[in-house]
Amino acid sequence: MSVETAAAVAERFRELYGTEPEGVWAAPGRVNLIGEHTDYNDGFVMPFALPHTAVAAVSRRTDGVLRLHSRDVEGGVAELRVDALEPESDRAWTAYPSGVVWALRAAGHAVTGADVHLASTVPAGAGLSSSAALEVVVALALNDLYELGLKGWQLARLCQRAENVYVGAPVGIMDQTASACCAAGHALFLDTRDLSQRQIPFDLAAEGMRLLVVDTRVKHSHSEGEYGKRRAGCEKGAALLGVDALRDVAYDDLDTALDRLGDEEEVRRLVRHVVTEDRRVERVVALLESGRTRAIGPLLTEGHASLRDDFRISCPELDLVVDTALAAGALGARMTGGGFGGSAIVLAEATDVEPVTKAVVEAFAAAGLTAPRVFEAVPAAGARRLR
Ligand code: GAF
Repeated sequence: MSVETAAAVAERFRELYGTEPEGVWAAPGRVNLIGEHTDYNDGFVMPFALPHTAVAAVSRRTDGVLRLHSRDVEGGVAELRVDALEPESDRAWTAYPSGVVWALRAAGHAVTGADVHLASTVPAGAGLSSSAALEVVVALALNDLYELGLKGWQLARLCQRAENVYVGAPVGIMDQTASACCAAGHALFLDTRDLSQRQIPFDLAAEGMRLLVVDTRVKHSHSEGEYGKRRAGCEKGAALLGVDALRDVAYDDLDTALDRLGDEEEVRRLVRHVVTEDRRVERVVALLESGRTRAIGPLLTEGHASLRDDFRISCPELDLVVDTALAAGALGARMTGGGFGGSAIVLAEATDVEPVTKAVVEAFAAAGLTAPRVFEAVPAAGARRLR
């Protein structure tokens, strides 16, 4: 996959708008190593940034006009007025960048317009946060140009608000924070309650291992509604247990909490996933920090079983990746992201990458599925200005 160069994006901006952009910025997609569906429960997550980025060339305007163009979507330049942006009025890709402008203005920042050209190498619909990358790159550009002085975590909060309120998707804070705050060579251990963070060195190559991303190329159509249902179920669990969020249920008290939920079978399963998943994140952090990286494999696989059996958001294609990779010798594997399609991650010895990849590709062919896209993921830099 080619990486967009700042020069090419700036050149296209000049062709479209007839002037030099004031700057060019990049924001990455992410994979989540562990900590799935914990972010809207105030829990722990551990994503890292991909080398795939959304790149934006941007200039300010003072006349209230917002012009948006993407290399990756058919159609010309969309022209909007910043004072006429209305939540949930836009169902196209433009909702992500214009939602950011809306969120900045709603928070009292005097953003008076912009010309934007975007180009992204983050695969869309693969569960790798292509939308968060679009949001964060525009937020960072406007933060710099309008000298707003917002920090990465503050931009992430604004982008989440854009997505929750303007786009209308009830997502948590993980993807935007990952794109804004990740660092090359590290995974981001993030407490989603207060956004405190720790960069955990994550250099698999130095230890003879690799992490593969397997994009199943499927996205099941019910995914969006199901996300909201899981979130509502978790909130119901927290209310029944009398806590602010499921993060407040201690792992050691899990059995008691589950007993208290009585015959609320579905809520019990959701609670069990969230509480055990938070625990897995903490265990993965402890293992990485004590140099026992290989030992995280079984925790990744346990996380998948929990998402499949308790949270019920896997699908046959994701299960096929995980089962096939493990049978072919992988150290661990799990779905990553929202679920119902998208991508899985596979941790493997460097020497097993070839047989594992071959096994997965052959299993997809044997099942009559579209060939998956498999690539190695090395933790890359978070959002930044390119020029
Ligand atoms: C999606 C959401 F956008 C995140 O906030 C998170 O909840 C994730 O699914 C599941 O961990 O990527």
